[in-house]
Amino acid sequence: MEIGLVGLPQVGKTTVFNLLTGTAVPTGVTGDTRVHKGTAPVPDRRLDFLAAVYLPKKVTSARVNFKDIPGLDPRRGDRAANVRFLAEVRGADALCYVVRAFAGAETPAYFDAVAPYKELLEVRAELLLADIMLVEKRLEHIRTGSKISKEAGAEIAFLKRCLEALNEEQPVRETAKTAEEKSLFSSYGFLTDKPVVLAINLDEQSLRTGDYPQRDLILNYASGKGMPVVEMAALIEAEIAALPSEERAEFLRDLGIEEPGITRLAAAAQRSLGLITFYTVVGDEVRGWAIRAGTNAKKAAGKVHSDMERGFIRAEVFRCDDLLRLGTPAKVREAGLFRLEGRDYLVQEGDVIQFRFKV
Ligand SMILES: Nc1nc2c(ncn2[C@@H]2O[C@H](COP(=O)(O)OP(=O)(O)O)[C@@H](O)[C@H]2O)c(=O)[nH]1
Ligand SMILES: [Mg+2]
Repeated sequence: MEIGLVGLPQVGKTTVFNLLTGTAVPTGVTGDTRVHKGTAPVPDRRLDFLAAVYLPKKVTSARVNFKDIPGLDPRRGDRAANVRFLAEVRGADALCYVVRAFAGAETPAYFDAVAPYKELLEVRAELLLADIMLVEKRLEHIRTGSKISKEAGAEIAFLKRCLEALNEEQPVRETAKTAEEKSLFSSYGFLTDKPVVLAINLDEQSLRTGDYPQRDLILNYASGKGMPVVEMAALIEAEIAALPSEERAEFLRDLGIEEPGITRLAAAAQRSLGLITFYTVVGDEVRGWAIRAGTNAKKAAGKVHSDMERGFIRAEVFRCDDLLRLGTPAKVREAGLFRLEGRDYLVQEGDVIQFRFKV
């Protein structure tokens, strides 16, 4: 499961990527057309709390995979590069659109002025166009095929409906009604159908005032589409992250940042992938694990160790939030909130699990 950072060139994608993954890929105009991959810890209050209760030697966060895709540039002459970057977008399970709301003449804006809403529409248009071309190619492929079967007729009709939805910017997923259509639909891999988180990259001033050009336009658009929004100041957060840890809190406080944008972004990204976190306390390690919502206990055990899945006997489960409420594991047990669950139990967000298994 992977989330792709997508946006126009020079909007701060790589800056965000470095912050998330703790890497140092060069930023600015580098001419680098590689895709960079990395993982980010999912910051997590429950994990901090478990660490405070169990005092383990080691605390390990769940992690989310990210990739930094070079900027989509509709003005670029090099179509092949754009096609390659779009293929990377297609390979991602969810997208994080990054748009620029920071001023600064040292980095010329894509449009002449700072225009995050216009940028967002430009990126969407690029992805829509790619989806429309995908449908047209598929139609062409069927039409020029040697024989037209009955199924092909049904697919043509369905593709035409997809095309209509795309042209009207309607949610294309909703055109798939029957089981056959749904299965066709998922095989197409539409770019505009992926879950999206919107990161708006601010400068220090807009961070302080909470205002920036096109703010209402972009926030209204995002809320209309159900897109979670994270406003953050990537460069400032990167500068703060480079400071000695004692000084960080003070700088964040001074800027009025309660929770760093990067923390909110990692959490929103994890949700957009449909992932949840459960925890294990084993030996001297407390650890968070990201799994798909709807995963059963046996499969979840396999995430920790393949032996645990193979030799799965049962899961001993309690909710971290019950521990939070009651204070100690003994009290959770007294309250009858320790449960024994079988292999088919669907693991819930915030479960603390001990797997019993036999090898
Ligand atoms: N002033 C300011 N500059 C930024 C911010 N984020 C990124 N930049 C700068 O903008 C340039 C492009 O950033 P980069 O992360 O490489 O953008 P990308 O092309 O989208 O990957 C670099 O010079 C960054 O230092 C920000 O929040 N404020
Ligand atoms: Mg970059």
